[in-house]
Amino acid sequence: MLRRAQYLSRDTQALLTGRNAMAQEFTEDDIADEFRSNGTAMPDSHLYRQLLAGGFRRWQLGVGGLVAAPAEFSLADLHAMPSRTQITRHDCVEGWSVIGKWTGVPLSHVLARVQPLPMARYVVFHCADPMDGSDLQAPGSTYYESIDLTEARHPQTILAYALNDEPLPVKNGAPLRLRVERQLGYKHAKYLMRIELVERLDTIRGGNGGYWEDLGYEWYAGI
Ligand SMILES: Nc1nc2c(c(=O)[nH]1)N[C@H]1C(S)=C(S)[C@@H](COP(=O)(O)O)O[C@H]1N2
Ligand SMILES: [Mo]
Repeated sequence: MLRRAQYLSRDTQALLTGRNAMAQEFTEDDIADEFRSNGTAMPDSHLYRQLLAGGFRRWQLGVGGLVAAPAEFSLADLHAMPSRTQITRHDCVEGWSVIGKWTGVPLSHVLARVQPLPMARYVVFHCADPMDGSDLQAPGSTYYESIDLTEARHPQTILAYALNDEPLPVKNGAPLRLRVERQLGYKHAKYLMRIELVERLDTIRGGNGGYWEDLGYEWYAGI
């Protein structure tokens, strides 16, 4: 029983100080004039260009995998859900930072709609932009990322459709991108097309949980 109590306090502490901690939020005065773009600025994809030309009215976010109720969400569906706005600092591993104001749907609300099954442990984000440039990527492979369910349900983890009170620009991931504020820039998947709940990551793509992770970056990119 003592041993159990020990584990309980360790886990409780981790919960209070670590996994639930909030990323710092800033004020309107801190917002940068320009939120620079990094990585893909315009997906090299016929489908994406078509969706963009149609004002993303035909774009839908598919959410499936280990869920009881797979669903598709249009931009209008996402706008109709509860929203969160946060002014945060984006830190890229390349050594630059920029502060921006993001508005979107907390991922927790989307997950509540699709009802993850008990064995689901990770949320995988599939993007529109092909990354054929790297040797490790099969032709047609797109950018992808993943986080665990604790990170996915954190209040600052949102699917953002607006930047600085404007619709998300193409260079920053239109029409929808992930914001996962306690982690580095490469975790913040842009150009979201599909979300998949899985039990393990080693059977997905290169097996390391993300495009950059498959090239050697850390999966947990805590700031
Ligand atoms: N789909 C996709 N998401 C992506 C990237 C990318 O190339 N493609 N680059 C990542 C990196 S390294 C960073 S720093 C941020 C850059 O976001 P920004 O273009 O809004 O600055 O997006 C991340 N998400
Ligand atoms: Mo980055």
